[in-house]
Amino acid sequence: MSDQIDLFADGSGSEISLPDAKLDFFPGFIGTDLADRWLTELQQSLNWEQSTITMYGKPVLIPRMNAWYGDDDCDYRYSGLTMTRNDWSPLLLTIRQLIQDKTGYDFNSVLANWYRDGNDSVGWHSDDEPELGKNPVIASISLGTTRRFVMKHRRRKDLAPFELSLSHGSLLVMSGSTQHFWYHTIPKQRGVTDARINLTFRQICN
Ligand SMILES: O=C(O)CCC(=O)C(=O)O
Ligand SMILES: [Mn+2]
Repeated sequence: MSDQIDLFADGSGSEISLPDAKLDFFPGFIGTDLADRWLTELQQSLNWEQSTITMYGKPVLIPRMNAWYGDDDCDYRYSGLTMTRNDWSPLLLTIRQLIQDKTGYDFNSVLANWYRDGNDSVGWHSDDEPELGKNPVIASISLGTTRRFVMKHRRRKDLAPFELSLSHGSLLVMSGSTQHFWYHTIPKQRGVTDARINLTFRQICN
């Protein structure tokens, strides 16, 4: 099939220069046709849930759908949520292999986020849970509508926020000290009516 042909529509990437961070961005990691198919299949097949967090003593639904897949040797807490682990699906294993081949890193879990439209979001946070270890590598693939990804330095107020457009089929790899020094967010975006799925591959509990 055409998978082999359009897999790396444009395999080129670039390192983004940002103080105290290491970011590598591959805008055309996979071609549009394959990205379209993965978006549909993941929407239909993942075991989506809408987790709740406790705010001021009350349960509140997070503003997106999510699902966690991974090896079965540890639990994962994410921003105060203990997520239900699912066993890898064949498609997620295929995507993981591609990302491992591209980055040279191994990943034993993936957190999937489904932003149904511009009202869905993820607030400011760093991926710095203890089970991710020091200097975690987070490989993040985007499918669907383009959303703004904004980063701000935790301490240096002299640095302006940094912003990237995460487009259909792109791959962003955050590594080095990024999570220690920077927060990131997908803000709500008025006017966005289409969906986006993001998969963030992680290596936890080593
Ligand atoms: O959707 C994204 O690109 C980011 C998601 C994210 O930051 C996370 O799941 O930790
Ligand atoms: Mn994150």
